[in-house]
Amino acid sequence: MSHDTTAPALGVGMVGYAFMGAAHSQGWRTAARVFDLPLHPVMAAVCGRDEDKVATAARKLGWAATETDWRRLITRDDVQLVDVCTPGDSHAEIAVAALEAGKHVLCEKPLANTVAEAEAMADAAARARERGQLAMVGFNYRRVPALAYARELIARGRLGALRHVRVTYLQDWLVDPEFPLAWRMQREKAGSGALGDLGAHIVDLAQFLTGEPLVGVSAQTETFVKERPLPSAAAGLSGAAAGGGERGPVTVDDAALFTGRTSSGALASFEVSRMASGRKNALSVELNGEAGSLAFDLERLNELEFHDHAEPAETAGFRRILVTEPEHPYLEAWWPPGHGLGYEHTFVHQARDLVHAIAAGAQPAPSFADGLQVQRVLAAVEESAEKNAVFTPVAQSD
Ligand code: SOE
Repeated sequence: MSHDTTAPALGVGMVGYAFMGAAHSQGWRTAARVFDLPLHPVMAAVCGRDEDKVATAARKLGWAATETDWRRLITRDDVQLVDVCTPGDSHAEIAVAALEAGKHVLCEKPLANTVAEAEAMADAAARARERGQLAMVGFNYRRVPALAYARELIARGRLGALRHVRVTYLQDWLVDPEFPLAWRMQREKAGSGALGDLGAHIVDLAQFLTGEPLVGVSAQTETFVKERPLPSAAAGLSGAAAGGGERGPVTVDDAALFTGRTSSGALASFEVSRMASGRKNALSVELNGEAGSLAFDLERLNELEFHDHAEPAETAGFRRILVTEPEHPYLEAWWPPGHGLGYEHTFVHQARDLVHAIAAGAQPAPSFADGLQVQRVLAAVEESAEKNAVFTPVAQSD
């Protein structure tokens, strides 16, 4: 495995160092040790408000320096790329300022908490593009080799005209009603609940895999647990000890269910929940086309199921492709066939792809415009759920 430190440096400055910050750090630390990169990512500085905590994070995650104010981070001369890993309420402010300060930007998903913020970010990215700076959203699941390969098969026409897109993303970390009211359950911090957190991923994936935008959605959302204990300290995904017995309102959805259509007319269905007991990080996708079908399950992420409908009926059926061959996306640089990859590798691939795009001066995908499109779908889902056009089955009277 290569580690070409003679390539020109690309200084990275990251804001936030919790779950996503740790995952992105893994990407920045590893990308140049696995892939031959035209630029060498240097983990210049990490930023967080608490001086001691950010210093501990920097040591643990491998950052050379720390800042406690993101405004200072984005003006550092040794930072050319700002990686935004904060909760959604600060994405727009930091990303736009970083672009205006002349930096490239990687921003965690969902791009923003509102369509208006996402529009401002996409506008700032378009202006920055003219100055040669690039912006990308961190929809990391596009970089699961099996899903990148699925995209290739679909683009090559192996599924033919698409009829169905079926995607679910289920977790269960909110089943316990005593789980504290972390930032992910507060609208002003997170924008929405399972919808923005998990739904953003699967809307992006559906659009990425099919290559088509979603047009028209119809939705229902639910908040099953309306109040939760207030956390005693800022709670991460794993929560923090609740203090004092006080409770506060949950202001986002716990689950969302929606249907839609792709621009070519395929029917699409989506379900997201953080209340699906027993499901930890279960993202599953099935696409059915007139020439074949594909199925994927993130809990078995090295596999892709493929059905070729042209095969004789007596032997046709879903068969498992182990996506670990050097011919598969990203796999040429990793382990021998059969030695699978995991969740963290998607962040390595994300760093790799962004570095290549920056070196080539090419727009990386997904762009802020792609992130905005996802945000518009999420807003349409919320609007549909609010208007609640639900019809009750009525018994016919004799
Ligand atoms: C929490 O639900 C979460 O960490 C998401 O925020 C991530 O985007 C997803 O990859 C895993 O689950």
